[in-house]
Amino acid sequence: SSRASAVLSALDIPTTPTELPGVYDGEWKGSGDLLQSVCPATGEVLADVKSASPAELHGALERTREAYIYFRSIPAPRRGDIIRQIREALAAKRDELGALVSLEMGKIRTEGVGEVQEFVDICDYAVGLSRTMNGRVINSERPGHTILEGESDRFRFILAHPCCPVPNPLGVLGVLSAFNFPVAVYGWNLAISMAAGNATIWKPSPTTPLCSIAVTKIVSGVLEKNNVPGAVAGLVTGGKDVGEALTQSRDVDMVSFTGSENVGRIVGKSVQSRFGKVLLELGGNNAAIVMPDADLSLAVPAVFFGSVGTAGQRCTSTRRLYLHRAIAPEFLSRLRTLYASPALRPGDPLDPRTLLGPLHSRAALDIFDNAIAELKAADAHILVGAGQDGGRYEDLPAPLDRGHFVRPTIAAPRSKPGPTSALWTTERFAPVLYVAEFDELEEAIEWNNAVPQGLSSSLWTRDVRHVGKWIGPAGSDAGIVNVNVGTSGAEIGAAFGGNKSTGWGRESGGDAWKQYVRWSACTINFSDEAPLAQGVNFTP
Ligand code: UN1
Repeated sequence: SSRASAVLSALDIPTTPTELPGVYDGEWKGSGDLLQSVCPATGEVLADVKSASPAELHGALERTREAYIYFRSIPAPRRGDIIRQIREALAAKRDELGALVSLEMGKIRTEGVGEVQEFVDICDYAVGLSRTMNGRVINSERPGHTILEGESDRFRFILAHPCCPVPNPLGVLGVLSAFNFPVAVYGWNLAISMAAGNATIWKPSPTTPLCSIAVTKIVSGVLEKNNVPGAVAGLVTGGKDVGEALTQSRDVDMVSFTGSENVGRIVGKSVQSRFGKVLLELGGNNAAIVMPDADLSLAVPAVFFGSVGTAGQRCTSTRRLYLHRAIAPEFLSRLRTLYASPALRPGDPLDPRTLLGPLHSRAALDIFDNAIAELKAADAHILVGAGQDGGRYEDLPAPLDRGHFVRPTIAAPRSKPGPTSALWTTERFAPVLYVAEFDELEEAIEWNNAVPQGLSSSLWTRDVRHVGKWIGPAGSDAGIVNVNVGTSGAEIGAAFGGNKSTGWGRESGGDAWKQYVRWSACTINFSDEAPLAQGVNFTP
């Protein structure tokens, strides 16, 4: 359609022929199975992408290793300068790339652009890191000794090596990303990995190949201009087989995986069994807790965005809502008003007025349908959304009638939140919000923690005593613990990630970069003696 070709041609993605090479390792290629890119709002086939054959994957891994050998010796601030140029190139295409995210993933315009902004932001952060990543100098118990922890280049520095002290790179990073953030999550990984001096090979979700091609074109343009091997940021599109091969390859020193708990368990075991490094970002089953003293004019819109934004398809989406009994009726009536607002009609995600985009795929529809069926089987009270119509809109105009739109739903299950209730403990990647009422904060925190997942959580209160409990040892056990801030929409500055079955990984800001480098403890003896530690005497 002209709608799609306008978006694609703005990013130099040819619309004919429709079979696009989906592998980049310095050169574009692809002779594996075809991946189909489908617009989730209209069902239109956008392109067929030629994925990586086993031989091409093998070749790409070789190129990536070579690129690493080259890139690791470039001083980190110089790498930072290249990241800065990538930042500029992305910012110049912010709207165009944002539109492609909307077209191919299905998230609305402002969120598509926001994802590109997130990549831009993490590039800024990584440019700073490229000049600040450092280790520690530790006091030795032995005279004339010093211990350097961090990067053994400092060791060389002290021995008058001409190179600046920089963190030691880890090697090759494999990034396996999910459909819901087809640009930003790769950005988090790539920017930090480049600052660290690694080469990165990306296997995106098989359903968002065009976003990965567009990003790789922008990034590789910058690399080539700087005479840096393109395989510093390689791309291998493909399905399960490509993902498995990357995960199992000893040429991949670290695997950063975003996706489901089930696949994450397999990826984690597989990487661990060869003693590779693994970073997992898995399920989120995030709760918001609203206390009676909360400012509802802040809390209600935040829960609305958290549960309906991105059509409920963020890892950080608000899935559970625990309301204090005193404010529950008012909160729900205000939330229902927002759910019922005319602006929440399904629309083309490319249209800036649209607030409700489609689910991403048929598989995502099945997840929604199963969640609704399960709620109905458990005789839950459906407050808003899926009724007789099963949560589908029956009167959508063409071409949206072929899109995966569903009614955002609020349900109050009969079962009490707790570790044994599957309704409460399973993540469902769909716009379904589960509600329950509580009497005491302790009970709500117990419910918050009574799930396997531990990604994000949010408490709404004006009482500093509640805040203290919430962020303390008996508080939320999630990796993201917010106060008067929703569960989703984190900035890049803090480390992003979750505990428990979310996988314990940390990406983006904070200390996350420390996972992307190789740590060594170097003890250096400046003295003319060679004493043993702990006073051990080994003189014959
Ligand atoms: C994800 O859902 O996979 O905090 C990532 C957020 C975004 C990233 C979410 N910055 O919602």
